[in-house]
Amino acid sequence: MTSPTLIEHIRQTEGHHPGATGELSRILARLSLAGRMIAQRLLNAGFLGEHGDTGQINVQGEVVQKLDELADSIFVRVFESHPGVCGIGSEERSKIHAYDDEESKSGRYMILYDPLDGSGNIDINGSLGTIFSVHQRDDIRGAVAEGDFLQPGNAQIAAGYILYGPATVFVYTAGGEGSVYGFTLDRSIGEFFLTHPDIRMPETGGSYSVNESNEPKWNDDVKELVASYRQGRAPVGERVARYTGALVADFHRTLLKGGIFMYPGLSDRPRGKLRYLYEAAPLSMVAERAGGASTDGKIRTLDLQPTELHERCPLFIGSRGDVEYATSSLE
Ligand code: P6P
Repeated sequence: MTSPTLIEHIRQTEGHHPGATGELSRILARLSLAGRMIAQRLLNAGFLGEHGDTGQINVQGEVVQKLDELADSIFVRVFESHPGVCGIGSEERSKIHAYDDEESKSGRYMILYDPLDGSGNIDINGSLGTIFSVHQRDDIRGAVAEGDFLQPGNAQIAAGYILYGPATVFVYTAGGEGSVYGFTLDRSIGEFFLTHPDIRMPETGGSYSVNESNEPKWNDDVKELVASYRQGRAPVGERVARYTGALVADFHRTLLKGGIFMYPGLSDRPRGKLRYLYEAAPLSMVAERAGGASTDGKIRTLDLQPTELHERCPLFIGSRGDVEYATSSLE
């Protein structure tokens, strides 16, 4: 018997999630549609002249790649006139996007996403990803506002990512009694099939993953922490060094093989580079549901309270033992 498709799986596990109304299932199905559309664009971008940048600088101060913009527009379209979704927040947009059609305006759900994470890897055919976070708002009267999006990660309804590598993989968790589920895209028929029915993060083996060229900008505690990994002194067993420059790829390896991914604060950027609402928080929900952990070096990532849409936070995420060791080294 073939494994269930993503849609079949979502329907089968609907009852496992608190407040499951079927709306979340429809949102997850839409997210997988966006993933398939982005995967297809990535496949053909080289032939269609869609590599390279747009010449624009986004709200993050980063050069916008053509595919960043294309991936973002796919998300906006996929959730247009979707009755349950009142608005979206994107890494590529300075403000939230509130849908103004009658059905959407009273929607309860909000989607936060990084449409194409690691876009520096586009032109070198490296791995890339999309990260998504699903929140609900309590008050559904009137148009959604930015303040509705500023929720701690522990309030997420669902979270996950799509990894565009040799294969396209869709990973999500919806909390409750559910686990972390992984699906692999069969491009020949455009279906995601369940390939990882219950992802658990290993405590042994795996990697430590950090951009060591930032060492001059770390404080002494971070320098010593990373040195303990590099020199095999970390009390967590052997970890090899791996770093792809794409958070989703580095996180997916950590999720499946164990270890730790670190993006510490820097002297010129004390809260680091990664964004809370659509990078750190969703991946931290996945990590914890798989038995792992995540902090900002002091506080559990999911307990952080954001005060702005593009807020950044340091990230130490991975196997529970590694994150506890890292966090205790930094307190
Ligand atoms: P650095 C990609 O730009 C990204 O946001 C993440 O995907 C990745 O983990 C990180 O930045 C890489 O940053 O400073 O190591 O190049």
